Amino acid sequence: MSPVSLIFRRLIPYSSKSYLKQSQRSFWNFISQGKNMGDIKKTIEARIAGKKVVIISKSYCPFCVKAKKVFQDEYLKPGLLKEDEYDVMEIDNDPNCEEIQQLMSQMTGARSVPRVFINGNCIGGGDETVQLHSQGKLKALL
Ligand SMILES: N[C@@H](CCC(=O)N[C@@H](CS)C(=O)NCC(=O)O)C(=O)O
Repeated sequence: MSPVSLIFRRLIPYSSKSYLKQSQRSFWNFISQGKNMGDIKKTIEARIAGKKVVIISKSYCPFCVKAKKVFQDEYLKPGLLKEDEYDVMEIDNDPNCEEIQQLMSQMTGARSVPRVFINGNCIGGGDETVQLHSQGKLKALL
């Protein structure tokens, strides 16, 4: 066998689809440290489905602060939204923070925080929350 065909024979397994799939999987496992994305997804989806308003937030994020302020001042305080209908998930210290943000990217098209959900639908982030409220369109979504 010629040296050139020997080199090609050696390379074939590495270019096969299954090899690529396997390396993608190990890369993903490496990135997610073997975490089960399916379980994380189920938990987050259940949490989003469980309350009228759910905010995926980071405690230090100014956009999260302004989104939470809208709900606190304009809906919770005047009683337009009940405390038990409102859920804020502060993910900055969550061990699954990165996975949750990846999930948000898949589910909503953006991985940034906040991600604000009303009745299971993402209305956007902090800017959109403020805008919808100032346009008088947020109340109708609740
Ligand atoms: N326009 C967005 C901006 C949100 C944003 O930039 N959030 C930052 C945190 S303050 C973020 O999530 N950055 C990306 C990241 O942390 O992965 C909004 O109003 O929600």
